[in-house]
This record gives sequence, C-alpha cells and structure tokens, in this order.
Amino acid sequence: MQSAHSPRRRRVLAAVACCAATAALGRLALAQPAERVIRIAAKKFEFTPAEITLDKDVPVVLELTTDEVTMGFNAPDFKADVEIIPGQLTRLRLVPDRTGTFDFHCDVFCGDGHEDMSGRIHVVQRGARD
Ligand SMILES: [Cu+2]
Repeated sequence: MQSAHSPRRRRVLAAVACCAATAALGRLALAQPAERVIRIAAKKFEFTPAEITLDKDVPVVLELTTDEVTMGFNAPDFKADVEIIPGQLTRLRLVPDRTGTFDFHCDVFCGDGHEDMSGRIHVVQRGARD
C-alpha cells in the first residue's frame, strides 16, 4: 500500500520543492535595489516634468517618450544625448557625478518653439532630496 503511494508522494514533494525554490528566487530578485525610474514625456515644446532632482552618484533610468515627432534629450554636462522616437520607450541611464543645476534640451528640430524646449536637472547630495 505504502510502496504504491511512495513514488507519487516523491513527485508531489519534488513539485513543492520546485515551487519553493522559484518563490525564493522571486524574493531574491525583488531584494535587488531597483534603480529609480523617472518618466519624462516630450511634446511640442516642453518636457514633462521639466525639472528633476537626482542624488549625486546614484544611478537613475530616464524613460523618455513622445507621441509626436522625433525629439532629442541632450544633457551635455553628463554627455547624455539620445533621440526620442514616437511610440518608442527610450531608456537613458544616468549617474550624476557632481552636484549643481544643469540644463537639458531637445536637440532635434521639432518645429517653431523647439529652441525653448529645455529643462533642468538638479543634483543634490545623497539623502538631501525631500
Ligand atoms: Cu525639438
């Protein structure tokens, strides 16, 4: 009787162990410190938000989108320069290495008003934000 049940019980135990391992891996993945993500939408002729505050030496990922025409995101102080293509998510990883206020702007001509399409990055010491 018991010997007939035993293989089935082993399979059940193996399945349970597998689930437990998967759950543990899931927790491990969640335990990784996720990089801060900031979404910035570009439209004629502004970025939203137009001002962001970052922590010095802490990586962030900017997620840039537009629904209109190809735009640019150029932050020369951080040598960051990417194109923002309509309908695509452009991810830009940035590690600000100094404090201060720095400009970014659209560097792809997108129409009248393009010249004024800019924003600011404030970089503060880690922990000084809010
Ligand atoms: Cu532009």
